[in-house]
Amino acid sequence: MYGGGNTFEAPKPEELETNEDPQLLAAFEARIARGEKIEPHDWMPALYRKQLIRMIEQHAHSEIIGALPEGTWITRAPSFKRKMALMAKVQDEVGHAQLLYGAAETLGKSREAMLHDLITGKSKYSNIFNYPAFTWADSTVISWLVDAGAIVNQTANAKGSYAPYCRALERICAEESFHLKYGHDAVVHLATGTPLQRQMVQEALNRWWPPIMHFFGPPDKMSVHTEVLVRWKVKMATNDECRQQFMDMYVPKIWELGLTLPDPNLRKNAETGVWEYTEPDWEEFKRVINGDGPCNKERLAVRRTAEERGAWVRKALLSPKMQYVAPLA
Ligand code: FAQ
Repeated sequence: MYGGGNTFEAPKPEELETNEDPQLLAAFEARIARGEKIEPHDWMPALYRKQLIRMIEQHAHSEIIGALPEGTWITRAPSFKRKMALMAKVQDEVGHAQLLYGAAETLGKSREAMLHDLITGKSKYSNIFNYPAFTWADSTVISWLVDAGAIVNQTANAKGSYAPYCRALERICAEESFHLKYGHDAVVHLATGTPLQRQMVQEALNRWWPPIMHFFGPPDKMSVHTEVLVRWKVKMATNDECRQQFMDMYVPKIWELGLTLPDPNLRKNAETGVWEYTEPDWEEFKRVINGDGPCNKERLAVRRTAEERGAWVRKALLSPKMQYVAPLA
């Protein structure tokens, strides 16, 4: 069973308060309240460290696994221009994982341990990358709307409290905004193309909408970690706030293209300004994040193979003999 044993289990209150020196905890919380950034060498509660490792590590895993559904379309992209752009995007996503693993390492967990926990199924990664990209249109919907969702979440959290994570997120968001433009252009191309192209992108939207709604995490009332993460300014917006912001920014753009979304109840309440929608199937979400989605086994198998095939490269690079190799001119 993937996902470890801590799914939807609230952090124990005693972990939060009683194990920590009250004076140090108060000073730490005062720093957070003043909007100061925490650096790796600063004192921090054990739970803050643990939560950050969990969240940044899952985020890093999501980036390398996230390269896979779109990656399968590089060789089948419909033009040379699209192939070049998609290849650069996928490469960027893997680079984001590098930045994030580096940020998580500052908290004391080694990269080897994180990758081990990914490939053994102990650690989670985003639900969304456990679905197949059947057609080229699926890859364009990922590039536009999954990147859009990632930007909503990550531009908020880039203003958070843990400095190394914020620095990584700032760089990541700059690149993600190029991905979003590329994805939007590719979706517009299909939506304004032949009837078959329109049909293809509509079908992809229908497939991806429920996992995109899941992407922002469970509703706030079901979320386990939001309270403490918001309190310590790791999460700068709740799951529901991010979901609402995403719908506010992108549902009108989807409708403008004459495309529809597979939810008859989706509407913005004119009085409250809040988007109303049918709750996506949260039981499916739990199954997918715990290893039982359409592609979980395939995704982890690819990562396991990459680890095995790359072992000799890591061994060679770490070999003492490497120090005698002259640098390339
Ligand atoms: N998928 O208490 P909460 C990208 C888990 S990057 C899987 O609400 P939290 C770029 C959660 O871990 C995408 N699991 O959790 C790209 C917890 O389980 P645990 C990733 C999920 O942490 C684009 C349990 O449910 N982004 O897309 C998900 O407060 C295109 C309870 O949930 C980030 O990682 C989910 N969607 O809020 C790449 C951003 N949601 O650990 C390629 C940073 C929840 O107790 C192509 N992370 N769970 O076993 C976050 O902002 C937060 O961690 C949330 C979840 C919002 C994801």
